[in-house]
Amino acid sequence: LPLFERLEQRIVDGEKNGLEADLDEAMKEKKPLEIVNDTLLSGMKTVGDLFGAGQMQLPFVLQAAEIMKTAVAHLEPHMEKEDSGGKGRLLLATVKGDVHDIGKNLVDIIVSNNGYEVVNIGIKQPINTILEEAEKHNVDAIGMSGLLVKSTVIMKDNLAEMNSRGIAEKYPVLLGGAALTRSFVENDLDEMYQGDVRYAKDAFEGLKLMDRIMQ
Ligand code: B1M
Repeated sequence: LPLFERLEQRIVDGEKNGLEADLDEAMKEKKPLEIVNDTLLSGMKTVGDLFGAGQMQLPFVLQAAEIMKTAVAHLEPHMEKEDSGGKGRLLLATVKGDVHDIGKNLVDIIVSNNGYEVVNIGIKQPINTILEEAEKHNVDAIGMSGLLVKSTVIMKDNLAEMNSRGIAEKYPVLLGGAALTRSFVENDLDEMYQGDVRYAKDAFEGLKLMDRIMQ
């Protein structure tokens, strides 16, 4: 296969042998972020489609996710960086009950490479921990990620909890993940949350929203 098709196929097949050499080759032609967006994410999409159609078993999905992570880790040091870190501070978490973290970690990379400090507290985080960490690190905004349909319900519960603790005004919230829709966030959640809640379709929109929040 030609280089970029081969790279995409490596994600789908969970094939690590030769991955880094292919990535190095690819970086001679494209920027690291373009490789993530055009090639690697397209491989993950195929994995999701195959899994959804019952044509791929879970252990192979996990393997594909591992290759995706290895690839992103290999590309990350070559990405362009703005090195201030002083534009503001964002807390990032995957919500309670959800282990998906590839998207969240991409948001971390993009936002922290563009002048923000990111406090990434990982997966399956209950609202208590999210709020404790937000307080401890004095963050400017809270970002929650979740890919399961049930995570969208958890996000709504989290916002309700923030309302009831009277801290909604203090924390603008960014939400992202495949199960969310823009209208759910911008209509339903925006209506119930007493602070500012915004939807990010992808990591770049997350960055744009962070810029807007910090203006
Ligand atoms: Co899971 N999984 N999975 N999975 N998995 C999905 C989400 C699913 C849609 C697959 C399918 O059925 N087609 C489905 C959810 C169905 C639903 O809820 N309706 C599903 C399921 C069912 C499950 C399990 C329940 C399977 C099982 O156990 N039977 C289980 C759940 C475990 C749990 O969470 N409790 C499970 C497990 C796993 C693995 C562990 C094997 C693995 C995750 C590994 C990991 O993340 N470390 C995995 C994977 C890899 C997927 C798919 C195939 C790919 C997800 C991914 O990484 N995409 C996924 C299929 C899909 O999404 N269509 C699927 C690439 C990533 C970059 O995209 O995270 O969407 P994404 O992030 C995007 C944007 O959404 C956005 O930016 C990113 C792009 O720039 N974004 C943000 C995300 N978060 C953001 C936050 C922001 C801003 C933007 O600000 C805060």
